[in-house]
Order: sequence, then C-alpha cells, then structure tokens
Amino acid sequence: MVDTLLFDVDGTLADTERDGHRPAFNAAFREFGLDWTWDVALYGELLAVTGGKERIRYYVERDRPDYRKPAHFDQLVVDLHKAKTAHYTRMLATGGIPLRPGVRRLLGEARAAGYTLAIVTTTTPDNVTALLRHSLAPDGPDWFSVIAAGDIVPAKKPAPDIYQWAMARLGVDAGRCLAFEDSENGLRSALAAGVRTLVTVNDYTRAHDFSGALAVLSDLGEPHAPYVRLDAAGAGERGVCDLARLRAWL
Ligand code: XBP
Ligand code: MG
Repeated sequence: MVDTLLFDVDGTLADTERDGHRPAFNAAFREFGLDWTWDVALYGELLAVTGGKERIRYYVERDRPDYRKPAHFDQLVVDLHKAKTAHYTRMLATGGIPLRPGVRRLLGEARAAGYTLAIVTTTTPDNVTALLRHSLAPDGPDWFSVIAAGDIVPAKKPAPDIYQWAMARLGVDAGRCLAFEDSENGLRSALAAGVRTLVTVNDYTRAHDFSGALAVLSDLGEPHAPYVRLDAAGAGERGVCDLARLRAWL
C-alpha cells in the first residue's frame, strides 16, 4: 500500500530551471565579473549534470577551454554558487514562480487523506523552503515530513542515494512510496532506489527516455485543463491526476 509521496522539486513542482535557476546563475556570473552567459538552449544541455556546483564545473570543462582557473577555483565555485542561491531565493520572494498545474491540488488532497509527503531533490535546501513558502503556502515547508536536499548525500541523482536517505529518514520501504519526477536523471535515481515513479514532463525533458515510469504525463492536470498521457501504454488519454487515479495505476 502506497502512503508516502516523494516529490522532486525543479521541473516537477514548478518550472524553476529556465526562468529561475538559469537567470540566477547568470546574475552570479555577472556579479563576479565573468563573461559566462547560459542561454535557454545551452542550459538545457547543462542540465545533464545535476547540482549547481557540479554544473558550473561541467560548463568550465566543456565550454570554456579558454578560461584559466585561478588557484582558488574550488572556493570560487562555492562562492559563485552561494551568490546564485541568494539571487534565486530573492527571485522567489519577489516575483515568485508558480507551481505547475495540479501540484497544489494533489498535495492538498494527499495531505487531507493522511499521506506522508516528502521532498527529494538535488537542489539547495534554501531554494526548497523559499519555493514552498512563497509558491505553496507560508507554512508550505511544514507540509513535508522530510526535506532531502542538496549536498546531504555526495552522489546526486541519477544515483539512488538521496531517495535512500529520504526513505531511511521517514522509516519507510520503497514499496510504500511513489515518486514524482520530471527528468531522466530523476527517474533513474528513484527507480534505482526501487521506488515506482510518475513522470510529468516539461520543455527541457520531453524527449528524455522515461522507460520504467509508472506513467508519463504532460502535467498533473486540472479539471479545466486535463493532463495528456504521453507513454505508449495510455497515449492520448486525458484526465486529472488525483489519488484515485494514482491508486488505479499502482
Ligand atoms: C535539480 C538540479 C539542481 C538545480 C539547481 O535536479 O539539478 O542542481 O538545477 O539547484 P532535480 P542548485 O530536479 O533532479 O533534483 O544550484 O541549488 O544545485
Ligand atoms: Mg527535476
């Protein structure tokens, strides 16, 4: 019996990557006098690597052979990332990034039904609490029994470690859990931890390989704007992803 829902954050709860993280990285680069600019297409490629600090290193190695690393490069990456987090959380507090369709509805229904909710993400903890507070509810972070985030485990998604860490913290085994992810790295991470996974795609992840997913949806859907199911088993089906629908799929 599934009674525990594990949510990825970036791309799953909200479309944070293109209009949140990406401009925040760019603002940090400018602040540090670096002429690095991540446009929408380039950022899509860089998303192959999870974790902001890891992504900066990947970019330098892959795209900036001209850049001469200073002796304190490791510290520079940490400082850049700290600045990026400050830009990002400020952005959430001022403008806000809305939750994706159906997210608030399903979280509310699951909470009312007594399900355990948890967050399982590679992003920085401050980013999660800022998003939940400003886009979900002032007490949004308290809706979740565990928030597993960031550098808590050294091996980020697609490694299963962050899911295993969260389940150990919750004291549940994988059979009681259902994960929500938007990307191939996220899906691989959850499946490797033995957790069945529902995928909602976004523009960056639509073409990923989602084999092994319970179902692949455009989004969770709302009564006035139903999801479209994208995986072969139910392609074209429309609906609203609620607890009854999840139970039927499980
Ligand atoms: C999210 C990430 C994160 C964010 C940026 O992946 O990879 O790195 O892009 O956040 P997932 P930080 O949705 O699979 O958890 O800069 O705080 O790392
Ligand atoms: Mg994600």
